Amino acid sequence: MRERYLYHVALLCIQRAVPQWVNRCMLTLLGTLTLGLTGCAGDLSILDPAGQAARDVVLIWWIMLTFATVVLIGVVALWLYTFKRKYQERTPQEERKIARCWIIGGGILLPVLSVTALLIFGVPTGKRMLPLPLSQPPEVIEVIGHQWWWEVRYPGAEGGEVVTANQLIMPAGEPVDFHVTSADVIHSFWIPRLGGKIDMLPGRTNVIRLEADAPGVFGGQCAEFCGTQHANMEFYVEAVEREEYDAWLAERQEERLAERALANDDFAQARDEFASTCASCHSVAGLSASTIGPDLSDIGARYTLGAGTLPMEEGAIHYWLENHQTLKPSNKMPSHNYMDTATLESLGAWLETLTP
Ligand code: HEC
Ligand SMILES: [Cu+2]
Repeated sequence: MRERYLYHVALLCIQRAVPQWVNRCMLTLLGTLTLGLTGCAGDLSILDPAGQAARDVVLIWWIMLTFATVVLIGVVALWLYTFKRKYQERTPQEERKIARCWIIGGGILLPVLSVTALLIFGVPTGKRMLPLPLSQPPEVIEVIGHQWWWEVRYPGAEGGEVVTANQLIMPAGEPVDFHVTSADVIHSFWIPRLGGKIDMLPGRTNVIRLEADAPGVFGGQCAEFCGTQHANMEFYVEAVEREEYDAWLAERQEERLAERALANDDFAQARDEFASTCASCHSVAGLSASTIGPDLSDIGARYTLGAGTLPMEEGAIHYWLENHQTLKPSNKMPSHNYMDTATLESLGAWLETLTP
């Protein structure tokens, strides 16, 4: 309490002592700096690359930032100079000559040179992310954007395709081709620490090649406004060693997951409830097949619910079932609040057991 009081007095003193415009400038500067610095770290930071494609992108970013800063300083210096400059008498011809210099230099030469330089850096960077032929075909992972979640398919898994949602496991230290498309509107697939983004267009498959240097955990985010819950359309990326990747896929073979889903007799009623109420939209291996909503066959092993809306922990699924329209308003799962708490609780408890 007292600290707060002192803090306010101190703030008032500063406000009185310093002219208001200085105060405003300082606050703006501080605010911008803080905002800017928060972008430098974290699992979504392009400034902290974890793969060659992302390193190329960030190099261009630094070059552009430096160049833009130089241009800004130049323009401001010229602008200040116009205040200082003494008035000079000039003939109209001289005036025209100076104007022409500026138009040709600043209006034609500078942009042409800048764009050429950008192309020289940009083309090889873009090329790295193209799916050009390799001596050994790379791993393929399919990602399908939905409002507002991610369907992830591993067509190359030994023993049959593996399907999950909102999380992506990839082998580290080798190129991976992401084949992306959309089930509804345009989304954009982006793992900032691994490289550039790519649009997910309905009816078309785009491919982007990314590689993680080493095992690690990265964030992914939809990068194209796709409706009200666009911001809550995140995914979680984990790069692991090849053997771990293969083991992860093997664990998710359909028969294995189905066995797990049907095993526990305590949840027979929850399973029936699921079959009649949820199966029209959700797949659970051995029970149902639908891609209207995320595949729930390994939901117990996810890190988040609702594409990053809620951290996964004990009781989280039940919490989601009761509150998802408040947590992620107007998401495409209808409210099931007409069902009684006990039923939703047992559905949540059963889904939590669905781990490989
Ligand atoms: C009309 C289709 C539909 C029905 C019916 C439906 N859901 Fe969903 N469900 C969805 C969609 C779409 C999402 C994705 C929402 C989002 O994140 O934007 C979702 C998300 C979920 C999630 C979070 C999944 C994840 O990966 O984060 C769970 C858990 C879930 N639903 C369980 C259920 C249960 C249990 C039922 C039955 C009581 C049910 N759903 C009924 C469409 C449906
Ligand atoms: Cu989006």
